[in-house]
Amino acid sequence: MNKQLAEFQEHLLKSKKIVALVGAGLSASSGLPVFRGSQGMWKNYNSIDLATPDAFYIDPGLVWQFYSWRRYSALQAKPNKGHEALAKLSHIPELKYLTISQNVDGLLNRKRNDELDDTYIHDPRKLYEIHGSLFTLKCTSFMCNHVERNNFHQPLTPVLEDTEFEYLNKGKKRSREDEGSVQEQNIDPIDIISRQDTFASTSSSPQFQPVKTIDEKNLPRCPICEGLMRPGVVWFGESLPLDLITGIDNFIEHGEAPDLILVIGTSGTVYPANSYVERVKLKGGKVAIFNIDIDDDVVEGKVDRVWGFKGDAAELLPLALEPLIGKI
Ligand code: BV8
Ligand code: ZN
Repeated sequence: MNKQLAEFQEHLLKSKKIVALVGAGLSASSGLPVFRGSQGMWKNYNSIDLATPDAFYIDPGLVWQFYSWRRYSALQAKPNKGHEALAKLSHIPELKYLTISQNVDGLLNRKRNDELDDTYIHDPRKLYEIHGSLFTLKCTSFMCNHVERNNFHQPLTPVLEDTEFEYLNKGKKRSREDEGSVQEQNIDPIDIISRQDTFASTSSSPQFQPVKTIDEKNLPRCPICEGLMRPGVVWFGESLPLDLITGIDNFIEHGEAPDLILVIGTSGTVYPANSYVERVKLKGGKVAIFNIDIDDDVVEGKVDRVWGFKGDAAELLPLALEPLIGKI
């Protein structure tokens, strides 16, 4: 076992209070694209540009098509062993624990399959989804504060039908020439989303499903006041839910200081989520980074009180946490 892992696991077993900061990389191996880098695109749009109030104000139909695709993708995706490792951590009775998730995909709130026991779903009291959820809808009317949680209807309205696929042919793609014959292969859209495949030739390169022009009246409407509903996520330029921010502040600042923060699959580019790592360090806590992209000096153990585990969080997290959560 490498020295870093041994040191980390020794500290893990002595820790009384642990916090995790989770980003899109935790869901990457469940087939959901991350926000930045090559996968941060949806059709010809940069995800970050669509996750803003202005984008919604200018073209709610475009933004709803983006979120309809994200909702569908997240519903098709399954939690991976990284999600399950955090769920297990959340059920350890004597451990003070909190997961701060930047993700809106809901993968920490459900089981991979029904045979698994409930320790495979995260304790909801210890999961703060600080950027909201794809499955929450909010009314935009000033006078109305109707909110729908756990709305898994898909598509949400008839006009959003078949906007779930980024590419034409509803997730069908022409497979590579195979024994001289090309069969239509009905594949799971996730395969396209994760873009693991390279297409045989440009002639078979996927065409984006054209973005529809949608009349606002056909978008999700509020059952109370008939106002336009919006995705219940926190967009750039919007404040985070105050109760969650306060809860995190209390967890980090009050009582004993956190011994450890797990920084999982996040580029650390978004504020205020990215500020929690430094705050735990300032309180004397140690940092363990799980990412496919980590600075060499961290991986080589040259940065004080910071461990780096380079690779897929879905694989590394269950291994690193095994002494505490057991084998999953
Ligand atoms: C706020 C919900 C107060 C929507 C998201 C200028 C003007 C205005 C604001 C700002 C400004 N400058 C800074 C700000 C503040 C702004 C901000 O931080 N902007 C950034 C772009 C600089 N923040 C805000 O606006 C926040 N609100 O501050 O309120 C305020 C109010 C007004 C004005 C100022 C301040 C609200 C931020 C919330 C935005 N909403 N999501 C949606 O999802 O559609 S954030 C979005 O980015 C996602 O939630 C995502 O999770 C999140 C963070 O990104 P990451 O999770 O880190 O994902 P990313 O793709 O970046 O990285 C993936 C990582 O995984 C990589 O490191 C990769 O190497 C790794 N990885 C990949 N595969 C794997 C892996 N790791 C392990 N295993 C693998 N297999
Ligand atoms: Zn309303």
